[in-house]
Amino acid sequence: MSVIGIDFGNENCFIAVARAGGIETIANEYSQRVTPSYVAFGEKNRDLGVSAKNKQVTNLKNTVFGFKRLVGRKLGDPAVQREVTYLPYELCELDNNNVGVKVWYLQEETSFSVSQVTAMLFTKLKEIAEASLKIKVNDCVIGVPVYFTDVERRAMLDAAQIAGLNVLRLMNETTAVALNYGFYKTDLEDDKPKNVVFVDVGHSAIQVSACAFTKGKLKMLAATWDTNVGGRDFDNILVRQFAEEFRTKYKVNVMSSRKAIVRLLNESEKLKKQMSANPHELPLNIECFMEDKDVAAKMKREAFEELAADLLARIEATMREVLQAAKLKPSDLNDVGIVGGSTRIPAIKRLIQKVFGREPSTTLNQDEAVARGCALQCAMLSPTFKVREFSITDIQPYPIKITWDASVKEDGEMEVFPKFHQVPFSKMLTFFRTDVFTLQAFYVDSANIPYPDSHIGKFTIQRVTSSSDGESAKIKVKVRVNIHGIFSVCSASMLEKQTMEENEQNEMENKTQDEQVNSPKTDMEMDASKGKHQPSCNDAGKAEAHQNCEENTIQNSDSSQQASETIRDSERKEQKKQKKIVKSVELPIESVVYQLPQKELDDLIETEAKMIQQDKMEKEKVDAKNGVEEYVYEMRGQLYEKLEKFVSEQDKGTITSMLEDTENWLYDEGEDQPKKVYIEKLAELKKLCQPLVNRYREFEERPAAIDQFCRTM
Ligand code: ATP
Ligand code: K
Ligand code: MG
Repeated sequence: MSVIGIDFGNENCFIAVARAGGIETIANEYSQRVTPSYVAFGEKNRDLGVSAKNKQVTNLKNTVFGFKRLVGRKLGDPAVQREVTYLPYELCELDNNNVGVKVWYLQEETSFSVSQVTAMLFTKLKEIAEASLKIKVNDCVIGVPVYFTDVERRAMLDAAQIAGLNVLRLMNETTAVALNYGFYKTDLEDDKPKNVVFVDVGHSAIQVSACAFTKGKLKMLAATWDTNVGGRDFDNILVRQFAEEFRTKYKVNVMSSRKAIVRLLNESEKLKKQMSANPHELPLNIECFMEDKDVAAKMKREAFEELAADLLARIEATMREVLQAAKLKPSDLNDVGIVGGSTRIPAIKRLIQKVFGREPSTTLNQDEAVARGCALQCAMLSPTFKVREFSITDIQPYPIKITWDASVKEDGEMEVFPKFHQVPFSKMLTFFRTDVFTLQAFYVDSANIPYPDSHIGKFTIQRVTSSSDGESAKIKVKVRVNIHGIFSVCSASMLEKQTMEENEQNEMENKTQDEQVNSPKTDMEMDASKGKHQPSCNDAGKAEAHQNCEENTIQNSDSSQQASETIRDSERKEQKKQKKIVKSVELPIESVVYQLPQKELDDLIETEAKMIQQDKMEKEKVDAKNGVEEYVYEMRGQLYEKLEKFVSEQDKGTITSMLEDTENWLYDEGEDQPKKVYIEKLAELKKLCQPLVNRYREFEERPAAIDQFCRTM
């Protein structure tokens, strides 16, 4: 069983694996550690990763990229509408109003959900890992931006499931980086925390986080982000500048052609990277750009920084915010780590120095840190690995509230998880109800959510009944942000007072002891996230706190619990025959959340499996066809070289014309045939040529054979 960590970037993916010797990153079939987040559709198959990106310019409308920003979202979402300007492929609206992509695939117009497209990329990453490790891969930890909301996280789990991946944790990228940083530190102390800020500027967003490290522990303090500043925005500044220049200089309208934009974007990105290393004026040249014109321009780092002043200001603001949010001064910091391709931009490094008062350290591998942290976490969570204890305390990015209906007196709401509350975490709430009731969960401040709908889910607590004396029943509801950072109302129980005969009662008590919720608990318990994750409310890393909410007032939980304990104790002592005990009954919860039902997921799993099969068949067919072609070339070459002495003129003629016929056939009728046909063709050729090859081989081996024969005499 092997465990992997996946960094799914908006542009670049990395995969890391935990091995006995430590964490390693895995290279793909092109021997590159980076796999572009590109999925392309063709007439006969899909291209995933490197090949999809390589062919983008020739398959513009069917090459899907930049979809990390679309995960879980609706087409009408302003954030999605903003993306449209970047994307040369077509977006569409699916039945559930979610955004999908519309492409030409297997000679049909087809639409796919973003979860499906993400799953296709995951399929590729899984295959890369399996090819490299030569073992099946299922368990993984996948990085997600800390600012991902519930819908986005749930969509990621859907995508992983479609691709056959078992996600032990969706891990905040910020936290993965911190783990990868802190786990290997040998100078951490028990009581004196080391404060470190991490800055990750990637392709489309910036995330900044502050973390406190003590011996064997990390505690995320705060995170800030700007989802609209990343490497691609720097590229776009160059595109706009050059497009304007070309308009006057060459009279071409770049913005009128998607293809021209993509080509200019690619060249601009290259230039941007060169400018990071070189402060002098650098050229940009594109041959045959538009209307057969070659275009050229120049740019210097200094001028680029001026053009990017607004972006840099936003980056500076996001970095300053983290100090405020974590209540740290620059002098409190022990280090600043940098991650993400765009932190190579010298101006960003200067800003880090300016804001945090120190040079960024070079401890981290800035491209691989997220994947490595995820792989490390995966090993920690997997029962098959033994990893040194390291406790991780993460944070909740947005405050969450629940609201409830007017079944008792009035509507109410309550903030259950404030911003930066530690996660994973559970809280117990107490309600008094006579009937079924519904809780709704929302992000509190919808303005700070990067998409408009702040709804998380609707949870109906069922089978609530009033107690025998007609009073409200006491309902305990557990709300939780789990290890993936996903909110749920994960369990509910009704406390029933029951009257029964003494002997019955003894039995009963033994049975229900474990289930009883009202065993007194201390305020909070926290244990390190350890052990295999189960996607329920009982998962690892649980932390409990008790908070009562009773007719909109929050009461101290301890008093009410002690009260019920006391009742039980006194009853036990006083009553001989008839006893009242408190029994806890689990209540079913109907959850309406933004995740696909299993039935639909099963269909999508099947669809993905068919596409994988289709790709596999297509690949085998192409390989078989190439086999025929290669054999033709090989034989033709040898026929006039080393094999010449071993063939009669007549056979030579036959073979030559057979080879020529086959070659012509390959370009004509044999262009696209089932794999079987190529295999038969190759066998036919071999039958004709093999006697000749054998004669040659015999001759070649004869001297050695004779030699050997003589020696054994
Ligand atoms: P995200 O984190 O936003 O989801 P990602 O993880 O895919 O995206 P990275 O791989 O961290 O992004 O970074 C990619 C970005 O880094 C690209 O925009 C790329 O142009 C930029 N980049 C890479 N090298 C350099 C460099 N030398 N100078 C400037 N920018 C660079
Ligand atoms: K990445
Ligand atoms: Mg990234």
